[in-house]
Amino acid sequence: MAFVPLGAASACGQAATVLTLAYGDVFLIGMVKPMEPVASAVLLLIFFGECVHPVKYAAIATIVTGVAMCSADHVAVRDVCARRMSRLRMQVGARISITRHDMNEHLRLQQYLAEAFCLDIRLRPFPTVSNMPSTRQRNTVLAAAATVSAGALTFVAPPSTPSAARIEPGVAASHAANSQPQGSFGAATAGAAVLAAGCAVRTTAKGKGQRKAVKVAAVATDTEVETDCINSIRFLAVDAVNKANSGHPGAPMGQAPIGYLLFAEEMAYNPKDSTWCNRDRFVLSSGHGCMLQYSLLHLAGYDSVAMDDLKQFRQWGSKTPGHPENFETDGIEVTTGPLGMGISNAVGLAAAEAHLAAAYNKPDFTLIDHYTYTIAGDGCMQEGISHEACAYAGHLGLGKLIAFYDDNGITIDGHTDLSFTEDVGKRFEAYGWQVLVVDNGDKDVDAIRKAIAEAKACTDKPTLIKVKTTIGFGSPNKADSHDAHGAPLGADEAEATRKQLGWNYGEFEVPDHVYAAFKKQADAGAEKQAAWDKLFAAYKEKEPELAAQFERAVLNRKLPDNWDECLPKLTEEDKGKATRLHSQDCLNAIAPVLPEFMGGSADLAPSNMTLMKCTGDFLKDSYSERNFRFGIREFGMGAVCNALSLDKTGIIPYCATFTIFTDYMRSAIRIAALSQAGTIFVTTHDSIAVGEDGPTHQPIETIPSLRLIPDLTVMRPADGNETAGAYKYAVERSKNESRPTMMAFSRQALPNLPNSSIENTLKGAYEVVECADPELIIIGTGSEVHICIDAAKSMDQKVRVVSMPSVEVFRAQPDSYKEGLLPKGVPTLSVEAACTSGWGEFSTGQVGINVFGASAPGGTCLEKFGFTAENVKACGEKCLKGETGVLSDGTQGKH
Ligand SMILES: Cc1ncc(C[n+]2csc(CCOP(=O)(O)OP(=O)(O)O)c2C)c(N)n1
Ligand SMILES: [Mg+2]
Repeated sequence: MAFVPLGAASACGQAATVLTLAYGDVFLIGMVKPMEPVASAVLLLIFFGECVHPVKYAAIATIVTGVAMCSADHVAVRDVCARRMSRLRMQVGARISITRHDMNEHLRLQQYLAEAFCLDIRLRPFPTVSNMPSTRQRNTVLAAAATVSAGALTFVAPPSTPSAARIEPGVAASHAANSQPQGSFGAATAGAAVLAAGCAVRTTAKGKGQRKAVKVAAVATDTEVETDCINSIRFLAVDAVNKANSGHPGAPMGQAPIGYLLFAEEMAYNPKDSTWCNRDRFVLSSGHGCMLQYSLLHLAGYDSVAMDDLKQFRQWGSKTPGHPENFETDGIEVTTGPLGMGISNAVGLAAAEAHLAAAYNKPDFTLIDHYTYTIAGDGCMQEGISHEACAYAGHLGLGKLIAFYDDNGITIDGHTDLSFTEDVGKRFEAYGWQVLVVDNGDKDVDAIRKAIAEAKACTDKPTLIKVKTTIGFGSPNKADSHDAHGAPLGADEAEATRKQLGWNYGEFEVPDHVYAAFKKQADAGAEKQAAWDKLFAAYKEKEPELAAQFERAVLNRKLPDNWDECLPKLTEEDKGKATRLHSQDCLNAIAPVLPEFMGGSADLAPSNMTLMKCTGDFLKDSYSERNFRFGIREFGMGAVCNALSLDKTGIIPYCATFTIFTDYMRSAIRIAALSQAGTIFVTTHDSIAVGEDGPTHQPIETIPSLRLIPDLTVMRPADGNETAGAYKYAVERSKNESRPTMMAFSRQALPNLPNSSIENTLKGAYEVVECADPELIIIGTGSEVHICIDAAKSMDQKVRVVSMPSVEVFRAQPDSYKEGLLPKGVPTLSVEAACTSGWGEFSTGQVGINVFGASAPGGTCLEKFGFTAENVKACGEKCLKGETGVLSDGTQGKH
């Protein structure tokens, strides 16, 4: 160990001591005497850089940034520093731990530093890595560096043992926060901005993909306006949550710089037309922090969020509900709140962009070319759905997807150390993403700006920008703690936060220049849309056919006239087959007619029969194709498909799996219904007739439980015509109403029924065996209808057999029709190879299965559990005798 702080007094010495105690064998620094804060920053940042060996550049760059940042507020000091540095020729001999030995890099860095700050820094690389500090240690040092570089001379005294020598990042960060008003780190000087842009973003070598020239958005706003914009966002969140006495202020306070950059500098959007097809998309995946989004929409000029709406946050009937709802608030793309769902939706939005661009763009006519941005927090990163969807996005190489990870280290329970210590960056690198790191997302706006430019420059990979932020940034007593997560700051703390951030405006007060800054961007968006309109007019001339298709499918979101004529129609004489095969016929009939029809299966295409033969696979190099290969990622698949619909570009998405595994994507199905996404959920193997795979694969409660979801239509067709009817219903409901349909198809062959038709299917239930004055009615669904017909035939009484492919559709029929089909007072037996729950609405007696199935051939399972004409007949006779309730529940099959 060699530690010689030459001439450095207070801060430098303290900082070096901390490092020495924390890590033992540190390094030798030769340091000039004056300017302790600057020196300390340099010293600490060198160490930080040393720890993060793959990013040597960034380390040195950070030094420069550190100096620049320290100097920014103190012009006089900076000048003195510069003069003295140039005179004294600071000598720094740092032990750089690197694995890859590249002297050229070092020489370049030396030169860079020498030129930038008149420094002469000699870096002597050592070939071995020893005692590489852990991530936590590095974070600690980084936080300490932030503290010192912010000029906070009060250093937390470290304990004397290395293991305990931990400065809570939050403590250090809040020192940093306390010590300096927001803004001092911004684009204070052109030099600092350039340096920060060039340096404060760290990219890992592996994350580099195909690149185009990096352009940093022009720094049009001056630092004060920028700071005021960011603080406006923060305080609108603070004030709205305080007023509602409910909500989540912490996330918006930390994410405000990201939000500002997106809505005031980066995104193309038009508040007057939120459905413009080439708008940039934004998804707040950490939906609990929705005051960020509402503040941004308000500042950007969306009529949907006036100041009064912000004051009505979370109140009955307001446009600012507790989590973002696309169907409630214009400008919100997708509904978020269930963590991990939003970032997965963002993958779907980016996939939609990739497809439409590939399908419609022509040389000189770039109709579709936009980015999808999302902000996701620790919770989103932990949820399994984000793993599924983000792995898929990496596989697809969706280069226009830019995700910010709000890395604040806090969730509801407390610090993420409690449960979440994986390296998220490495995870995303492994997925095939570019990963960038912004070390100080609270203040270093330029670094975020630069990261966005880097993200855009990488065209063949999605980018994750891991932004270290402080939850509740600016709050003296709640920042960096779970206290800021989900409770109002309260009046006193809001006041204290105002003081700390130097915010002299009152509650819900936004200075005019802030509105002006956002308006500039919104106006630019409107101009872009106007330019787009002109482009499309020219495109119509040049590409009339494609333009007509684009106009119909994408802009007007209308189905072609008589599109449904493509659907197959069958007679009773046609050979029966499994409804999953009829489904395949329908899909392949629709696919050539509707270019907006796209989707796929979670690795069950050969079982679900969901491949479209007229198109290829939607893959990295073939975005114009339409067969999605989702992999075994049901939940991610559901969220991606919901977003394909919510993109509002007319796409009709479908996704497929076994009926039983809808459980894995249930939350996506529910959100489809809630958020009005027109996803078509195709499922096959819909009952115990699955057979040999056994009870793990045999849905029992699945279909009845999906019927409980409001606004979801469940269809269980019984034959070819009913399958075609189900598709007609599902496609029209998706395209015209943007609502979801779930379909359940059989694995086993079924006969075509008398009287089945598309028209009858669209009534939800109809007489499949007619009977004018029935003594008994038997209702069947799907694969059980033909069993009911056989049972009825074997009975002496007058029996009407009703096929009910959709409970929901039948419920929506006029009362006269419903009463005519199922007259009150007539004994009615329902038969479905599923739980009997719910059937009391339509039947007096029920045949079903309220136990788990069994591993055996499908026919055997049906027979043992009571789905035979004989058992149905026997139960019908009980019904006729006045017996009610569950007459056959499958227990007879249990051995
Ligand atoms: C799927 C899901 N599970 C649980 C929750 C409840 N919840 C809301 S916010 C939150 C913690 C989120 O932590 P983070 O994303 O880090 O947000 P921050 O605390 O940083 O604001 C939890 C568990 C949820 N909204 N969604
Ligand atoms: Mg968090």
